[in-house]
Formats: sequence, structure tokens, C-alpha cells
Amino acid sequence: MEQQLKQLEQEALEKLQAATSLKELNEVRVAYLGKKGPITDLLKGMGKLSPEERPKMGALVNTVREYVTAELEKKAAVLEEQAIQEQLEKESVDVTLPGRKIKTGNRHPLTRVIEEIEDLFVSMGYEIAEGPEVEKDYYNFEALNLPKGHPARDMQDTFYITEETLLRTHTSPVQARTMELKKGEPIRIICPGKVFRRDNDDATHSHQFMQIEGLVIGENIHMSDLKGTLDALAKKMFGEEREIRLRPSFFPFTEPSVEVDVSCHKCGGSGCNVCKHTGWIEILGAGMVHPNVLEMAGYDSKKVSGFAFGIGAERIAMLKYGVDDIRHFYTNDNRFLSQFHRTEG
Ligand code: FA5
Repeated sequence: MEQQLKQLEQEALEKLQAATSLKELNEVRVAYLGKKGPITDLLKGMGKLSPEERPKMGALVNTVREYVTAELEKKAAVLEEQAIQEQLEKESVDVTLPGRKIKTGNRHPLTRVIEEIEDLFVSMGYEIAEGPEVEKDYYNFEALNLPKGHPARDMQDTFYITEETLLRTHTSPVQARTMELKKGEPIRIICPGKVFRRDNDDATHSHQFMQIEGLVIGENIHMSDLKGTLDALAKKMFGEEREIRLRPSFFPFTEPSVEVDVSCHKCGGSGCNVCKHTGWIEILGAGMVHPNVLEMAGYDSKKVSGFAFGIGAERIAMLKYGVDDIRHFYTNDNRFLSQFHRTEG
């Protein structure tokens, strides 16, 4: 029996040394130490031995079992270490390889211009207002002193949904809506938004573009307040050395009305191809709110006054970034848009 044990031990050791995986090693363990294995069989057969032989053989079987178990554990540790090494090699990363560039987006140049203008006006105490793009004829025209049949409507033809509903042609209807809402209270708002016109697309015109409306209503609001505000806008958008010029103009909802020019950023006012040799570039329309518009919205035009302006956002962005065609803002061409990565601030 002792001889048999030694042989089993030898066999088990050889097989476990030959195992090349944890699976194989487990098979060896089950084969030699499992419930149906030869060592357990030997233990079961101890009953047939004489009482003197039994403790001696019991101790021997246990020694063999403990030894084989210890060797199995040692081998398992070796195999586990090997498996980890193999896994690490398989998953190893070559840190010297050049990284893959992650393409990040950036804000659209128009969004940037609008946010910059919003920041300026918010810092001057303005609130940001909103209005619908699908607008009532009443707010787009009538409440702005443009009754049906008024010739100035022709300059702003648009897409009609019904007789009374249209795609707004400017952000000015938000003036009328806000006045109606504030019911005689002072107002200081700006409203950026999308507008639509039946204009043929060319380098400086689009059938859809962005405007930023401004409206201030209160006591003692004068033309000088409008001028000072627009001066601050021109300096913020184009630099401290820029100046503005107000030219008489006509809008049915303001009286007096003006077109506002900014001194040319390229030539500084001496005349060049950008400013068509005038030294000035037009950026917006503005004026003092017409008394009829105030009265229609429930304000007492004898007690309060106000100014309003409407900026073409694309016009500002084109001048600021030297863009030569308004259509670049809408074609989503990455060659154009990616140029604004560098100037993102
Ligand atoms: C208006 O839309 C007036 N609502 C502005 C206003 C507001 C005046 C408040 C007085 C008081 P105008 O049609 O001029 O005005 O348009 C204002 C600006 O929008 C223009 O200076 C120009 O920059 C821009 N704009 C006008 N038409 C187009 C177009 N088709 N494509 C791109 N920009 C345009």
C-alpha cells in the first residue's frame, strides 16, 4: 500500500507539472484528490488494515495528500501569474504611438456674435426677450404703425401661412408684444431671433437671417441715450477706436428714424473697398419709438418715450470676421466653420 501511495504521488506530481493551464491543473486535482480519486479510495480501504497499521497508513496518506495539495497550489500560482502576463501582453498599449485627434465642435460665428451682444446689453441692465417666428400680421405690421395696404409693407414681403399669419419679417413685433405684456411699465429688452423675407439670396442678402431687436421705454429717454448705447455696441464689437454716424431714414414705427453706420475698421475712415470708399459701413436701423406705437400698446406717449433698434446679426459677423458672403453662415461647410476654432474666446 505504501508503494502504491508513493507511485500515486509520483504520478500526480508529474501530471501537475505537465499541466499548461488552470483547467488542466484542476483536472489533475479532481483525478487524484477528488472524491472518486485513488487517494480517497485508499483512505476508504483503511478499514481492512490491522489496528496497528491504520494510524501509520493514515498519517502517510495525509502527508501525501497535503504534499500533492501544496504542489497543486504552487503550480496554480505559477499558472495564474502566467495567465495574467499573457493577458497584459495581449492588452498592452504602445504609449509611443501618436494619439488620435478628437474633433471638437465650436460655437457658430453667428451664435458668438449674438452672445457677445447679449452679454453687453445684459451688463447694461437689459433683459432678453423672445417672440414667435410664425407671427400674427397684427404684431409684425399693424401694431407697428403699418396698417394693411401701407406701402412700406412692400419692402418686407414674406411667406404667409394664412391671411393673418406669416413668418415674421423682423424682430420688431417683439416690441409690440413686450409693450402689451408690460402694461405701461418701463422696458429695457433685447431680442435676438430668426426672421424671413422674400429677398433674393446674394452675397449680402438671405431669405432667412438673424436680427437683434432692442427696445427701451421709460421717462426722459432721448435720442442721445440711443446714440450712447449704439456707440457702446460699436466699440464692443469692432474696437474702442470705432465711431458711429446716424443718418436720417424712415421706419413707420420710429420717429425720427436713423440708419446707423460705423467707421470702417479696415481703413479707419479714409475710404477703401470694404466701405465702398465712404469710410462708413451700415450696421442697423433705429429710432425713437413712434407715439402711435406707444399708444396702441397702452402707453401714454406724453409721459414716456423710448428708442428701438434692429441689428442685422450677419452684417455684424461679416464685418467682424471679414466674411465676404452671407451664404457661408448657412451652408454648414466645415472648411468655413473650422476657421473659427482659432479665434474662439
Ligand atoms: C428693420 O428690419 C427694422 N425692423 C429695424 C428697426 C428696428 C428700425 C427698430 C427701427 C427700430 P431693415 O429692414 O433695415 O430694418 O433691417 C435691419 C437690418 O437687417 C439691416 O440693417 C441688415 O443688416 C439686415 N437685413 C435686412 N435684410 C436682410 C437680408 N435679406 N439678409 C440679411 N440681412 C438683412
